[in-house]
Amino acid sequence: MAKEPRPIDELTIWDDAKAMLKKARREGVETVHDRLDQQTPHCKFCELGTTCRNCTMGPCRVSEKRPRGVCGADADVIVARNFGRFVTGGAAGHSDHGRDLIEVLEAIVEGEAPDYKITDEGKLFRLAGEVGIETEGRELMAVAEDLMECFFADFGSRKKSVSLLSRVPEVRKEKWAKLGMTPRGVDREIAEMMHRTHMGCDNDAPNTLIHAARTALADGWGGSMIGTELSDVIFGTPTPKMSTANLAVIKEDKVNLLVHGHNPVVSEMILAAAREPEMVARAKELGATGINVAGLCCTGNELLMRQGIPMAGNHLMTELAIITGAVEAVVVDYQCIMPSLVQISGCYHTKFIDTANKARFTGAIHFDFQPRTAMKQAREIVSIAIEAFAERDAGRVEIPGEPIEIMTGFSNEAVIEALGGTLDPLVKAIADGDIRGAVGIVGCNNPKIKHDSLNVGLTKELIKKDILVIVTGCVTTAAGKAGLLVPEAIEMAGPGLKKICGALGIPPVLHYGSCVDNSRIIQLCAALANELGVDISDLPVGASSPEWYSEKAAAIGLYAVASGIYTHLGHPPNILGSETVTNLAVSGLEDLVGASFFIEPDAVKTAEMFDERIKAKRKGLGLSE
Ligand code: SF4
Ligand code: MSK
Repeated sequence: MAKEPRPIDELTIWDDAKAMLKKARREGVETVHDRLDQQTPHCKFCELGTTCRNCTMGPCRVSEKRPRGVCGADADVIVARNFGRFVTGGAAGHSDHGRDLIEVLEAIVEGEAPDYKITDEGKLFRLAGEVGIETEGRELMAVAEDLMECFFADFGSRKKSVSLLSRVPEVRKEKWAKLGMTPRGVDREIAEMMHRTHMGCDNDAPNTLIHAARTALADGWGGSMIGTELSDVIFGTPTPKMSTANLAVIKEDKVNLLVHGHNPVVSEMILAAAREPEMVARAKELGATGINVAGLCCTGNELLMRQGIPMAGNHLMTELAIITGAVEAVVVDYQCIMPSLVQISGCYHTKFIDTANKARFTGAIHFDFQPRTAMKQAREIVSIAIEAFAERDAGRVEIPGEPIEIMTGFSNEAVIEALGGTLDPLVKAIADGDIRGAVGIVGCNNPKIKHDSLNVGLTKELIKKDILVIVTGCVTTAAGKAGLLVPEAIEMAGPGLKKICGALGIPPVLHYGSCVDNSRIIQLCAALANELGVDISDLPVGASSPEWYSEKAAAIGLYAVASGIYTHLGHPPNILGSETVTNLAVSGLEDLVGASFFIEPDAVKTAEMFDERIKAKRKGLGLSE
């Protein structure tokens, strides 16, 4: 017998989402929540991480009754191998994204990307200086070429460490070196994890986990950081600006084009094309008042940070955005794009357009997007969206609510500029206890958790305790919709944050960008630690991914912990089948790297745990609690 669908009020905290879930049920459109119900209960072995498919002597499922796989691997080995590969999938995703930015820089240097340019020349020179490239008296393109070569080499096997480790405090680097955790090359660590987890290789769980941490560090301080930094160089370093969020940013009288995925290389061109007068004129000919480019997930974050485009929604809003019936096109690059979007687009007039050969969707309109032909292709894509406006069924359009104001664009450069050019005022605010500490809340939605309940709940609890919150990824839209990303949100904060953020005219929750931009947060932590002459693990800081789902979120969590940052997860990864692995994650890592994970599904308890940690770290620095 088919299960009753769960009540809509249990699925999400948002009115715009509830309205669209009702519409979906009315119109017979299946969503992620329906499919979760179909998939529940999940396989217990898979949930515990105790199933192995690494060779054809198996697959094996180990338990108390049958404690070893055919080859003899026990639960510890199997869980560690599975988690190692899981993290590696995430590191590969971020880092391949980073590589794509290096390839665009290469095309610019070679004159093969006429529609792209180096927008932030100052940042390019600063970066080059940081990785030891001579900049004095040299031409921009010569330095860019050297930087491109240096970053490509960070992916290979000929370096002892990735170049942006220049930012990491010496004491932390020494710790990594002692543990064999220093990330050498991004692709090398990823390949080595696949090797180690082949049958008959690394059969010592802690040893596998050390390499998982090294792979995650190669992502955080390598692939992701390169992705962030080169996106700034090419498209401009973000500065504070206002925008809006929620489904009401979709406009009934406009051609609505949603950009989704992670990489700004395609979407920046789409936005530029959509702003061309000929495109707008054609949209008007068809009866629209203009073209509205809005964001989903992290491609949305990238364009929000730099160009101020509105955010239609986060991960669990992507299906619902199409269900408004007012979206002419969804243009995707890669990562976190549910394949269901193709089917849902097919229920409306929406054109689903994919743009990357490495992320194709059966049933989509495909563009093999290339730097050389970027603007021409972007115009073709925008034209498809415009022409689709004529096919819209006005009777099926429903756009709920009103957009909410948000402030965005807090790169480290922008923050330091707002502070008068140095980190000193931030250090003083921390020392005085006005800002007691900081927590980065990052990551996704997961239909197993009431949509955005923990993302918003934890953010509110922390700012009450004068703990500054930095958000990236899908937490951004959650915080924005809850009214936390505007200066007026200081009314929800404790007295210290209210004083400092009030004086600066900034929100107590700062939007720091997309998933790869978590590298901005670890860079800030490293800069603070260097300023104070301590290790990152000595700082009163933490990280959290309350509603995470993806391999990438696991990689982010592990590079945060390995960098010395106490990290919360709202639910555990699939590791509970091994006591050794679980204990290492939630306590053993503390002895090795000075930080660990903690798992807690309750927002209030999580905030209390961060509070305790921050008190202890403040005490350690000789500061008042
Ligand atoms: Fe089974 Fe070992 Fe093969 Fe895994 S590697 S499937 S545990 S025999
Ligand atoms: S998009 S990884 S759902 S944050 Fe970066 Fe959102 Fe998580 Fe994807």
